[in-house]
Amino acid sequence: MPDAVLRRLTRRHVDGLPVRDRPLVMGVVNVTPDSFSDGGRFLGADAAIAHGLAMLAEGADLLDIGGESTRPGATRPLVEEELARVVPVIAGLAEQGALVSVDTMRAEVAAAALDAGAVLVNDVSGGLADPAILHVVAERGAAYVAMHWRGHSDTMQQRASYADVVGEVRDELRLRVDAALEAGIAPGRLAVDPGLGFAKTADHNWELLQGLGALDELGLPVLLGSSRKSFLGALLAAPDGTPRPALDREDANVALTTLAGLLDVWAVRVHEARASVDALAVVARFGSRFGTRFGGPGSPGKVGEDE
Ligand code: PMM
Repeated sequence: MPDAVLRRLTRRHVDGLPVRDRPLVMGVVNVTPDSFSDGGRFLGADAAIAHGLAMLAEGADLLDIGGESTRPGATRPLVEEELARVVPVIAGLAEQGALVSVDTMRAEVAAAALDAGAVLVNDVSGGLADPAILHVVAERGAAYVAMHWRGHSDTMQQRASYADVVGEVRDELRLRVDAALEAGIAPGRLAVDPGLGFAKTADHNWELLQGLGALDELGLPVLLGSSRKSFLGALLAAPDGTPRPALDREDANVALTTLAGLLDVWAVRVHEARASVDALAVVARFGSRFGTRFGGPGSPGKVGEDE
């Protein structure tokens, strides 16, 4: 295996969030009628809260609540609609002690979510859709994930053109990180995400996974969201070319979670918590022998160091 594939990530913690002997598991709660993977299943606040609590019981570390589908071709909800979807769910989960992230590109939604108890803003646009979001996060001292993004869902697949996808994603993310720092977000509260499936073909996604170590040059923890995405559907297509349906891609995603664990990502964003939590427990136990994983000699980050 070439070195580039084995190159592991080193920055593993986000201040204010838990530190474990394995990457964190972020459970997805989409409160949308149209997400490609689970649209419409958890539209009511009570159902969404129950689903979130079930993922926590399975070992998820935090929950990512989203009210806007980013499926290719999706149209955007009104801001009022997005607020009405996510705020009651965030408030309900935070009240029960859950660590909550909000998946939004809008400053107004981020502010309301933080008011309702969210601790992390997961912005798939990395501050490009609504630059004011960076100031909201900075003022509140919240954590922030900047994902690689090139445009809204209606046009993003037309922007899937790269000469060097790994280098371009890294460099475009660096610009978003600079903007976040300039807005006043503390470096210790930042993470990045290559944005699998966002203005990327299946081949781009695989290249990014194979070259994930290049993101280490940004010096920030990496979040990875591969769960149920169409590149897995294409990989597992039937002999007649029919993609594997979204809900039947979990086993392949757990394999990716395992690889992500070996590469020392900070967190994985998944729709089903238990299998990924279990896979990462295996990775942590396997890695404990070698002493380079979390907490061992030579580890850049020891358990508890940032807390
Ligand atoms: N993918 C989706 C939504 N939000 N956030 C981050 N940080 N990374 C992702 O890869 C990501 C995301 C789309 O998937 P969904 O509609 O199933 O939630």
